[in-house]
Formats: sequence, structure tokens, C-alpha cells
Amino acid sequence: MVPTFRYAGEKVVVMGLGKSGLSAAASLRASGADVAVWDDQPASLAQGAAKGFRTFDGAAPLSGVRAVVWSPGIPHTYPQPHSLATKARAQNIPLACDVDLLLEAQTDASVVGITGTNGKSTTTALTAHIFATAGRKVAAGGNIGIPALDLEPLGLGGTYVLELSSYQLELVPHLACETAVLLNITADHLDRHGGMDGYIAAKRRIFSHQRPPRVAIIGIDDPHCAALYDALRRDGLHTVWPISAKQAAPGGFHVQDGKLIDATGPRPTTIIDLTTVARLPGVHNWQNAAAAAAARASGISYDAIAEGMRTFPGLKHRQELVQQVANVSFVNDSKATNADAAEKALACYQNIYWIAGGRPKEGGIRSLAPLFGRIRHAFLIGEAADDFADTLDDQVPFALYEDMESAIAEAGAMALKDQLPGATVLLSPACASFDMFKSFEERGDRFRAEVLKLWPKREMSA
Ligand code: UMA
Repeated sequence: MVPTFRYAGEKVVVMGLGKSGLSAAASLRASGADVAVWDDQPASLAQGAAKGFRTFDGAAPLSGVRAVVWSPGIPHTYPQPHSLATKARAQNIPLACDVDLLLEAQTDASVVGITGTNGKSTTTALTAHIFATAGRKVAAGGNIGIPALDLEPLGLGGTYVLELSSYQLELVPHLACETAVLLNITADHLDRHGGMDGYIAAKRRIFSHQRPPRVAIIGIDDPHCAALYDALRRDGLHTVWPISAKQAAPGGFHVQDGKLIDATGPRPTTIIDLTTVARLPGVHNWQNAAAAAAARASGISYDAIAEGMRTFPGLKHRQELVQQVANVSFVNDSKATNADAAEKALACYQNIYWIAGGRPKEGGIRSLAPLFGRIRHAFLIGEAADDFADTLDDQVPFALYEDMESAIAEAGAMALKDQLPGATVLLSPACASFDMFKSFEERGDRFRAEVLKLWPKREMSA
């Protein structure tokens, strides 16, 4: 746990008792702050009370409160500001999330901040793995699911690799990254940012107040980031390295025919052939790999970067290979909660038995039509099933299922019977999970458990 001593003896309110709020409340209490907590869900509030935290009286004034530690998932501006946020702002009390408390507490450590609509967890984990491979003192956390204050204090010589969501970027006034990475921007969370401009402005904050060597790494494969790249170069305050998995990126890092190339110097240098790296499949992962240029900004050698990529274990729920039976692979890509993310996985496989559906996102799966030719059969679940069936009609055979377990059983049986080359049973739902599961993690865990129940591990080499 990272202590937050600068709040010792101060009154602090922690708003929201999910992962980040509970972690912040624990650190503040252990550091001697006078902590009061609140959560709008009675069950979560009761959980906080059971841990011995004093409950904040919502009707009471905020007099004497030094800060409100705000959980990133709670609206404070759009679509409607929470009443506590309005009250705090009226009294000039800052709202900051747990990540900000880490940044205030660990000013001696370096920070690599990573954001983007897609790929930020993989890039965060990969970057931290490369730093560790190079023998650096490193810890990864933030939106990746590890609350910032649950990390170890690193101090001088240490590096925090932080995945930062657009929500968190609005709540980190002390952010000052040595190296900041923006992977890509496509529409997401627009309700929370008042539209696309607000979302882009939140993402751009990753480059605010950067500390030397002030390296800004930015994907140039989408129009929003390409425009930001031009703007950053114009403002001249940063060393800006463009990254791309689809085109040459002079002065930056790009991937050509699978080869990761550093073109920052006078002579381009190939770092690694990514087609040989099993845990980074697909063009989207090549962009994540290019973003590991962050390691170069910290002086890490090409050899350590290549070795880190070769030994990267991958992340759960992101194209996670769960099982292989005969020639059929079972892949858990539960993290694909929108069509854009599912597209990345669909583009990686041929002969796909696709398990999709859940709580639909705007636009459904119409944007995936160019990839329908890869899908042998779709197994549709959840609230989106009827809408997805309408989109697939006449193009892809499909069936609807009451629960994911039946879909898995049918998909696996069909794939094993067809025996097509490279067959893949792919859970990549293109939907949120909340209609059937608590989270995408629960959905992915259930997929893994069911696959391994039906086709146990010993069949791995069958
Ligand atoms: N709550 C209220 N009032 C409200 C809304 C929520 O009291 O109006 C309470 C809920 O009852 C709950 C708590 O707030 O008890 C939840 O807070 P939270 O939504 O901020 O969730 P945490 O559990 O603290 O998790 C947060 C991030 N969640 C969000 O940003 C939504 C996690 O990112 C992150 O891993 C975690 O902190 C640790 O840093 C998740 C996420 O979905 C993965 N992120 C979004 C994304 O990736 O797209 C941004």
C-alpha cells in the first residue's frame, strides 16, 4: 500500500466504495487522515461501515474538508453532476481520484501514463513487463484493475506504469508523466464527457504538465489522434514520437510486415519480428507493441524490449487462449465490450465460431460486416441477440441461446465436428456484460470455467 501522509490529520471524504474508493480510504486511514466515506448504494455503504469507516453525513456542510476522493465511475459533470460534486466545487474543494493521491505521494518515482480507447491494458501490462525484464523497479496499476494506492511505494528509481481512463484523466490534477502514451481514440463514454470534444479533451490531458524528458507517444492511425499529433508537434513542448501499425511513422515507431521498427534515429532499426510473438496477435497488438517505445524513452535496450515482448504472458479476457482441442482453439475475449474491440479479435482468426451479445452498444455490429466472411456460425446471447440476428441475417448462420453455457457447448461441438483449419471458438461479445453478468471479468471467468469443464486440460495435446 502507498501511504498518503500529506493528508494526516486532515478531513477527507471518499466518494464511492468500489475498488478505488476502498483502497483510497484504507491508505488515508492508515496514514492518519480523518476519513468519512459515502456510496449511493446502501449495500456498498454497509460494506464500508463493516470495515470500520465513518459514514459521511450527506446533509452536513463540507467545512474543513481538505479533499474529496472521487471514484472515477461516478459522474461529476456530465450527464448530470452528482450533488456532492456540485457541493464540493461550490466550496472550492478539489475532486481527485486515487491515482492523484499516488502521484502526490510518490513524486520521486517516474510515471509512464497510458491511455487510449482500446489496447491500454495490454500496453500497460506489456510496458511494465519490459521494464521488469530490464531489471527496473516497476509497478503497474490504475484502470487496469489494480487501484493505484494498492501498489508498493517505489520512490526514487522506480517507475509507475499507469493505465489512465478518460474518467481518471479528469481527476488527476497532479499528473506529470515523464512519458505519456495515447494509443487511439474512437467514440466511447460520450455521455460522461458531454460528447466527442469532451472525450478528446480528457484524453489529451495525459500530455499535461509533463516532466523531462517529456516524451509524448501518440498513435497516428485514427483521425482524432493524427490531429492531436500535429497539434503537439506545433506546440513544441514535447519530444513527440508517432506510432503506427499501418503506415510508416517517420521520427517514431511503426510496424511493417510484422517488424517493429524504431525510426527515431538517422538509421531505422528493427527491434523484433512481431509475427513470432504468440501473445501479441493482430495489427491492434502491433500498435500496442509500438507504444512500448515508452521503454526506449527510459533508456531500455532493444534486447530487453524484444525479450520482454517474447516472454509477455498476455492478459486475461483479451484474446486469452483458454484451451486447444484437436485443431480447435477456445479464446476468451470477454473484454471486447464494443464492436470496435471485437473487430480486432475477429480480424485475427479464420473459421470463427463466434459467441456474441449482451447489453448492446450504439451501432450494434453493423461495422463488423467486412469480417462476416470469417464467421462460420454465430451463437447469440443476451439483450442484443435479436438485433445481432437481424444484422447477420442471410450473411452468417446463427442461433440464439438463453445462456452462455449452452452457446459454448454448441459452438465447441460444431467446431470439433467441422474440423476446419484454424477453427476458433471465440467469445468476443461486442457488448457490455451487465444484462447477464456482474462484469466482463465474470463473463470471461465463466467462459473459461465452462470450456475447461467440457474439454478438460488433459485434452490440450489431443
Ligand atoms: N457509485 C455511487 N454513485 C453513483 C455511481 C456509483 O455511489 O452515482 C458507487 C457504486 O455504488 C460503487 C462505486 O461507486 O460502489 C464504484 O466506483 P467506480 O465506478 O469508480 O468503480 P471502482 O470499483 O472504484 O473501479 C474504478 C474503475 N471503474 C470505472 O472507472 C467505472 C475501474 O475501471 C478501475 O479498474 C478501478 O477503479 C481501479 O483503478 C474499470 C472500468 O470499467 C475497469 N473502466 C472504464 C473503462 O475501462 O472503460 C473507464
